[in-house]
Amino acid sequence: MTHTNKNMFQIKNMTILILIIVVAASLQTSEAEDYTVGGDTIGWTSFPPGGSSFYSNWASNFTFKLNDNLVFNYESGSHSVVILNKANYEKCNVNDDIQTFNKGPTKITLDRSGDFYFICSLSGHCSSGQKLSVKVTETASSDVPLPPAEAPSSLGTGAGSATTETAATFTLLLVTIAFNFFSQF
Ligand SMILES: [Cu+2]
Repeated sequence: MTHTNKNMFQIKNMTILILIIVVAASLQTSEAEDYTVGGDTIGWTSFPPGGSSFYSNWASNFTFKLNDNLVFNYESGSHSVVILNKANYEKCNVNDDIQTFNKGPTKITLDRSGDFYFICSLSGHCSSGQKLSVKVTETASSDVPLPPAEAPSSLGTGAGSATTETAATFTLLLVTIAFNFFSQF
């Protein structure tokens, strides 16, 4: 084999390697997403900047899918997460809650399609803007065939879920196998 042919062979191998990495990376995007409510800096808090429009503005940046997770970051005792219906959400009425969580952070799996309503039950917090509603589309993240436009936004994602870690480990494994395979040439 001439020197030139050997170089061509290496380029071909490199192309296959890159292809494997791309496929492995696309496997990660098909996992359920974790969304940190309000982003990493603000989190779940009373008196968010912009008042009651803050959390709806935040939510409008994302398309929430079945089995995605909302992560409410707050200190236990400082806030709570109350799931309630639309009417009570609009009135900030916590007396008819569906479910209440008091220990931060609270992770909620969006396990059905449709609207979810969340507020904080501490006095005055909901009326000062600590309320969030999200609409969940019926399609689970894993059913979507390779969504290229859905790059994770620094606004909301980032809390590493177990599923993301599994995918990352799997990617690392694939890349390691690929490197070991091609280093034989
Ligand atoms: Cu609160």
